[in-house]
Amino acid sequence: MIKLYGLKMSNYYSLTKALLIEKGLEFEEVKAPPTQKEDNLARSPMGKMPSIEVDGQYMSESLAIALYLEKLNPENSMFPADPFQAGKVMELICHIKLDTELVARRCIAEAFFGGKVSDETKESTDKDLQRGMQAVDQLMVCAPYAAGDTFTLADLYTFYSFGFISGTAQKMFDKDILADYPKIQELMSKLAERPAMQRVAAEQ
Ligand SMILES: N[C@@H](CCC(=O)N[C@@H](CS)C(=O)NCC(=O)O)C(=O)O
Repeated sequence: MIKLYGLKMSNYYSLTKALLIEKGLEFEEVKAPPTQKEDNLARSPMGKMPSIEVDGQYMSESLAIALYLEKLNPENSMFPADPFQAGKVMELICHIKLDTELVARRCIAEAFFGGKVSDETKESTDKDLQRGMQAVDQLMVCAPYAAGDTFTLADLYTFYSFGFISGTAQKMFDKDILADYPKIQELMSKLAERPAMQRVAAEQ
């Protein structure tokens, strides 16, 4: 059985758990904080969460894990059959991850862990996040799902990234970042109703 390592507070852990549920795969959750200890580094070379264990082998990075799960169980596919549309799903995921989630993450210490970030970091985060939001909004189809008419992996990245991003923007900049992006906001409400997301939230 697949073992899922990490903590339930992590958006990437939650995303991977929701994906396992969406795909109907059995898994066991193992509580493992993100540390630089040897056992954790063996599972995840940067010491981050989540990671998985399959037959004594480890894998980190949510996107790599998603590819593995897709190949393992092509049922309930997280990608459209059309090759170009499948690439568009991945394009949207890349922009969500790199240009919005990772940007907001620069302020995570102050937003959620009582730390402090410099004024320069705050300024660059605010500016870069606005640019990233425009890029993501440009690619978001939202008809009705993130990348088109079927639920895909891009919906999972949308849901678990924008929960974190909007929380960060609220705390750091006193901004409702999704207010200017009603189609993303509407999609977030729709995704929150899915049984997988409901289960992840209930078990958090
Ligand atoms: N690119 C990684 C990101 C994972 C990530 O950033 N995990 C966070 C928790 S949400 C973490 O482990 N942070 C602790 C650290 O950076 O040391 C993925 O997609 O899995």
